[in-house]
Amino acid sequence: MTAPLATHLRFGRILLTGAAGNLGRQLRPRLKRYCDKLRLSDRADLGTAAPDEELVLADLADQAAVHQLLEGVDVVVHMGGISTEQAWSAIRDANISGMVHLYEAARAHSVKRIVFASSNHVTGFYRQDEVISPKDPIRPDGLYGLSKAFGEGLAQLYWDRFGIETVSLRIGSSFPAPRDRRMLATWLSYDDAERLVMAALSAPVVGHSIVYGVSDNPLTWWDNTPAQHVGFRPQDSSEAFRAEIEQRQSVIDTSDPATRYQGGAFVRTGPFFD
Ligand code: NAI
Ligand code: 15L
Repeated sequence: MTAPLATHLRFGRILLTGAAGNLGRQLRPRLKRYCDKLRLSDRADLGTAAPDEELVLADLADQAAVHQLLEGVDVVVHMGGISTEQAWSAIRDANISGMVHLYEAARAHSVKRIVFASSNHVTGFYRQDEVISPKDPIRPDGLYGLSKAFGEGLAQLYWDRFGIETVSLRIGSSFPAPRDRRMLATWLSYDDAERLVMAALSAPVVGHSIVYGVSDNPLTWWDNTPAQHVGFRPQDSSEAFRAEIEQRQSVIDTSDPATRYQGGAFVRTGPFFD
């Protein structure tokens, strides 16, 4: 990562939530190249502010804190929240109440666009022999996936009622490299994650659009044709990792639901009611 991947783009103040997380830490230096001020927020430690960075510790469950967080913000990249199948109370606080707080604050402060980190687990109960698009009905594979579906629904409501645009990114598996056979299909490289976020921030008209966040992998379950107007062009591929992964995972247990469904192990994790 050196030069910006989309050199023509410039924003005033971008808010990045979840900035202490896996993707947040990747996006922090990258988004900085596209804006005058980068406001970074999380409930976890954010380290020290670099020039033109603003650090705000805030829990998404805290309505007043989130209201304050959005003051003076032009666009939001919302990565914050519970990112795996966990206790319902944690999912509810961050991904349900937190989303409502974020969108209400965006409305109060006239924020025009939000890029929302949704998840492939909104449709995790489609089989691995099906190719689906953002137009297909949701099939969440757990409370986590369902909470992301709520987020997408909320984004649609705030577009229809209040004209706040959102691109919901159904991110596959964004890590340094694919870890297993499933991720040969779901992997999103960090450079492609940057391309995806910048396309979502800058596409001229999006309303509420949904796009799968996935690299240009030869094996794919997701057809992004209905989201072509977002202009996301992935440039990386899981192919370079295939031989090593197939050698390591030479036996496939097709009786395991994790190998039959797109959501992988999420389809047999939880739900955890507390
Ligand atoms: P992560 O778990 O590493 O980061 C999430 C961040 O949100 C953490 O720093 C955490 O402290 C913060 N957070 C959680 N609850 C909070 C609360 N109540 N208030 C304030 N902050 C809170 O997840 P990662 O991998 O960085 O993912 C970022 C986003 O993208 C998440 O929303 C996740 O659901 C979504 N996503 C990520 C995928 C991936 O492959 N990395 C795949 C699909 C979706
Ligand atoms: C997700 O939604 C999670 O946030 C991430 O940690 C991965 O597990 C990813 O999905 C995946 O499906 O691989």
